[in-house]
Amino acid sequence: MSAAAAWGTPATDLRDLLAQSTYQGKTLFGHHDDTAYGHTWHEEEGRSDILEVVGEYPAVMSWDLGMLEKGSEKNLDGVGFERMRQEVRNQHSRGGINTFSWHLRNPLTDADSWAIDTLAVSNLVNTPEGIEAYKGALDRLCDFFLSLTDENGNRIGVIFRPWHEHTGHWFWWGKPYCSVEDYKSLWRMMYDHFNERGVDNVLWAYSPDRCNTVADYMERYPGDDIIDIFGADVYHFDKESGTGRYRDTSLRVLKIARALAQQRGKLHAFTETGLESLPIENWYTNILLPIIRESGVSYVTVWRNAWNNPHHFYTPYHGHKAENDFKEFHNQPDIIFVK
Ligand code: BMA
Repeated sequence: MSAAAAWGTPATDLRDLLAQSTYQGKTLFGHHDDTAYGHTWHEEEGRSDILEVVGEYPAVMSWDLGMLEKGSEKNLDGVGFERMRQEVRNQHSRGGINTFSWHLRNPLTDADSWAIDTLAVSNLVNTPEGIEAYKGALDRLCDFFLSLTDENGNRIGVIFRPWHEHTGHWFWWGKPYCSVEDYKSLWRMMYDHFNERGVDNVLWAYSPDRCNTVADYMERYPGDDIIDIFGADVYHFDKESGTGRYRDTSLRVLKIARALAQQRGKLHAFTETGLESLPIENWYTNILLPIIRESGVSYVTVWRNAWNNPHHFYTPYHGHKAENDFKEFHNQPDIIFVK
């Protein structure tokens, strides 16, 4: 259920917690797959590259549900869903937050998220076979969200940001490949299905990538009754030469998100970002921190530290040259880790 109109659910409790910390000028820091694996390790209980650098876990843990729609035991990056469920519970018991993305395979064609197909969305939301396949996938998502409970069996409130980066061209639900109406149907069908199944622990985040104007940002907005969090996914590319562009593009979209959140009584967040391999040693304090402060986001999430690709990481690990800068970032009073 959308948190916007309701109260007294795990989702609204999470919304209130985020709203309170935003009001206090704080930003929660998050990392994708933080405890599942890190730069040189995989599935070691309790480990986290962040913990090893700053002595505590991030406040937000990000996970991906891709492959859950297939009934697979592991997601597309090899993280087991049973393990994920346990990690969500661990993070919740630390007082932290969990957020989910969904790099799904097309429930009708089985093509992966990056397989461009101009009929994919239309077939999924408009044909009987597509609708049946989509609802099957949604049932698996609902089962998973409903199964996220604490030790006492109470459901844990989490953030879900499906159909992300849809203003880009790299996923089959991207703007060039489907109509506004069909994209919105993806959301509406999902939201209705979750409500029918009684899922009351999901806060919904909308996370386009770069957008220049409010009109760009809102073109495919599913509706105020669904969305709780105005997000944005923007990455830093091209090392030093990309710094100015990263600042400008991220601040442009985050300020749009902030204005909308303020007008509509919702939250805003930097839902996905990062600089791969951290070639800029003071990236966290010198580049990300000013963006966070200028945009006042409730949380920021950086992408994963892959164990099987030495260049694919977004936070320093113990021994990396950006370690001290990250410690300084961690020491800022307005940047919140899990403690
Ligand atoms: C991308 C990369 C891929 C990964 C995908 C889904 O940004 O990290 O390696 O499979 O996200 O998590």
